[in-house]
Amino acid sequence: MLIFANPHHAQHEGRQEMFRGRLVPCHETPSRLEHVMAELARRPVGPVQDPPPVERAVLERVHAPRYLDFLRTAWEEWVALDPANAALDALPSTWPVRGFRHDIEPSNFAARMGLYSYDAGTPLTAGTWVAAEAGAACALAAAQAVSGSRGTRSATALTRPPGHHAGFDFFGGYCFLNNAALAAQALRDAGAGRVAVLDVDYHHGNGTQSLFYGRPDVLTVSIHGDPRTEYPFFLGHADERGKGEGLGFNLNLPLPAGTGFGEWRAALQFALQQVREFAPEALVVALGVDTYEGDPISRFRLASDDYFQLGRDLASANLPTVFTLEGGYAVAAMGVNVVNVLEGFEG
Ligand code: Q9C
Ligand code: ZN
Repeated sequence: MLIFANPHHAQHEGRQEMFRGRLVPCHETPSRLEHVMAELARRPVGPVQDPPPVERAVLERVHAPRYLDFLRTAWEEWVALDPANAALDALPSTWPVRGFRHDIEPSNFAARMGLYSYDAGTPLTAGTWVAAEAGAACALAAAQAVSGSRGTRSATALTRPPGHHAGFDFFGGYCFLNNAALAAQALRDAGAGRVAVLDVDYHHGNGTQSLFYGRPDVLTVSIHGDPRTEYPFFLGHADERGKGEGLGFNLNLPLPAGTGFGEWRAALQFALQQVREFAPEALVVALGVDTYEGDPISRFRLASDDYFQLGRDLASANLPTVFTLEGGYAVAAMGVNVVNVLEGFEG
C-alpha cells in the first residue's frame, strides 16, 4: 500500500467551531493526523510519500471555478477587512435559504462565506487553502497510483481537513475540497469506466452524493447515522437513489444512533454486495473512524479491533482501492483505528 501524507495539513488549524450554542475548540485538529502518522511509524503498512502538486484543471473536474477562487483568496480578504482578523478565524453566519436567488454573487465577504458554505462549524483559517489543496494532491496521487494495468493495488491519502461533506461549490462539516470525489473522478479520467465510492464515515457523505447524484458511472454508497437525528441532517435518507441517468446509482444505509459492529457490518456486507453488482473497475473508500465507540461527537459503537475486520471486508471486494481520510475525533485512538483498517486490508 502506497501512502501519500499531506505535508501541509497542520496549516489548517481552526480555533473554534459553533457547537450546541457556543463556540468550542475545534474537533478537527492537526493532532488527529499526527496520531495516525505516529501509529504508522510503529506499524508501517507501506512507504509514505509527499504528493506532486495538483493542477487547477483537475480540481475543476469536481469543484466550481468561482468556489475555488473564493477558497484561495478568502483569508487575504478576511484580513484586509480588518488587520485584527488575522488573530481570528472566518466563520459564516448567514446563508441563502430556499428560494433566495444565487445567480448574483454578493461582493460582501460575509455573504460570500454563507453562499459557499452550509454550517458554522467549519472555520476558514490562514492555511486552509494550502492544506486543502495539498490534501487534494494526496487523493489525486493515490488515484494515479492505482490506475492502469500496472497500478499498485491500493493507496491511501492521509490528509486533513477531510473532504466528504464538500460539494461542487460549498464547504461544511470540516471539509473544503472533496478528496474522495476528486479521486473517483481522477480514476474515471484515467480510464476506469465505472468507479464506486463507499463512505464509512459516521456522517452521511452529502458532498459526494450531491456531486455524483445524476451520474451512472460513479456509484455512491454511504453507511451513516440516520440524518433524522445526526449531522448533516438534510440528506442521507434511504429513499435517495439518484436522479435521471443516475437513478439507482446512489445508496444510503442510515443506521440508528447506538448501532454496534454486528449490525454495522451487516450494512457493510450489503454495501459491498451492491458494489460487486455494479462491477466497478476501482473503489474509493471515504474512511472516517468516527464510528468508534469513544468518538465525542458520534454515536456508533465500533471497537478498535473491529477496524481490522473492516479492512479485511474492504479487501474482499478485490478492487484497486483508494482510501481518503475523513472523520474521527477520539484523537488518541484515531491512529490505532486507522492503521487497523489499513493492516486488515493488507492481510
Ligand atoms: N455546527 C466529518 O466527520 N458537527 N465531519 C456539527 C455544526 C459537524 C463531521 C457542527 C460534524 C462534521 C468529516
Ligand atoms: Zn464524520
